[in-house]
Amino acid sequence: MPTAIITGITGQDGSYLAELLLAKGYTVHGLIRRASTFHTERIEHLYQDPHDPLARIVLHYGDLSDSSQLTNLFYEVRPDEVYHLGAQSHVRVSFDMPDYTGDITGLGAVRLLEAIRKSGVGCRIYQASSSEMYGDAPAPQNEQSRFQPRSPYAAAKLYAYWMVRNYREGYGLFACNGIMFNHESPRRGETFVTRKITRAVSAILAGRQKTLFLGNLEARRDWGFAPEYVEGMWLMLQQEAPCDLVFGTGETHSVREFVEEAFGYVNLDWREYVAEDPRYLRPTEVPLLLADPSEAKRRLGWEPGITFRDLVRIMMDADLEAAGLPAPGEGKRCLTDGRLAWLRKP
Ligand code: NAP
Ligand code: F7E
Repeated sequence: MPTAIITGITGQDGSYLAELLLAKGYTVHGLIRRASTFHTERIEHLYQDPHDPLARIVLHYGDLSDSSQLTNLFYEVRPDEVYHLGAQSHVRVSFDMPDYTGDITGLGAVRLLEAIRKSGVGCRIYQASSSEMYGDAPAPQNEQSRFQPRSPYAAAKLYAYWMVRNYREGYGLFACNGIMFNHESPRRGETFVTRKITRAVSAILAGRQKTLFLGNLEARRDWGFAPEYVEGMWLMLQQEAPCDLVFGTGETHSVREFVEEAFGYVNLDWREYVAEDPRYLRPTEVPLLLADPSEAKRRLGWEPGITFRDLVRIMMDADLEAAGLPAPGEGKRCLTDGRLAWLRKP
């Protein structure tokens, strides 16, 4: 059965992809960073005792800043496929840490490409490229759209994107860019806007938070459901020839609409709880992302099924449960200020 390496296995996408590959019979090797505390929560349910000779998930310490370890990993594992998902992936943070973001998100990909080339392992590689690379290019964005990056994160991803193409053309590597638009889930990092909102609504209902501070409510994103996107990553590496493809839903919604849908789900008026805070604004914003994913559908048969409304509800249900609250329809909650928030069935 095939062997895969996943960088970023502890992240949202890495955890779903590991599940998918294990279910397909792969042996999965994940790169994890050393930390002083455990941070493998998203893959805990997949853990297998390394003493078990039949274990099909193996974790290796390493870092995208450390080329020698990456090269050793390729010599040791000799994978069939590599999914490069590791990155400093937060756009707002990239303005505070442009140098670090360039190193890990940009050069990290090059270190990996070089490790593949130097080790002589004939594997296929998927690069997690991003819709952020389009910046303020006119919507809808597809494989032909111009890249106009508007953050250090986007510029670093664009560098990695071109290096993937360069290694494909120069060295004949089976290297693909999946240009993915935003995809979310209950495992989304807590500081990305969708998860920040669904956690806050649950915390407000539980009486642990009063106000949700947000930045730009008018920005529009094409939000999909992460487990469907990792399927697209796998499909890309099963093609006959490598290429670059756009993945998204073809629908766009504003942050304000996400807020309305999440608060509305538990029958709260968001205007009473949301306040704007300039600290969450970005020096340069990406105002509108909207995918044209028709090429991925044509080439791979890939098509997302979860709608915007479903996505908000999946995330809300998970965060309500995590906060120890009933799902809508199961009862009503009393807010700490004495008012009742009626929870209703979807
Ligand atoms: P995520 O949850 O932030 O996960 C990022 C992963 O990268 C984590 O496992 C993290 O490890 C790891 N990482 C960070 N710095 C590292 C370093 N120096 N060395 C090794 N590993 C490092 O991101 P995600 O949402 O799953 O996204 C996966 C990839 O797709 C990222 O490259 C992201 O930029 C890209 N992308 C995401 C989206 C989206 O909407 N989710 C859309 C387009 C592209 P720790 O757990 O140790 O922090
Ligand atoms: O912001 C606005 C913010 O941080 C979405 C990453 O996975 O997707 C992600 O990047 C929008 C932006 O995601 C807050 O200004 C308002 O317009 O959830 P986000 P992102 O920047 O789109 C792309 C495709 C990636 O590749 C990235 O890795 O929401 N916004 N108020 C806010 N955003 C945050 N984080 N926090 C706020 O309070």
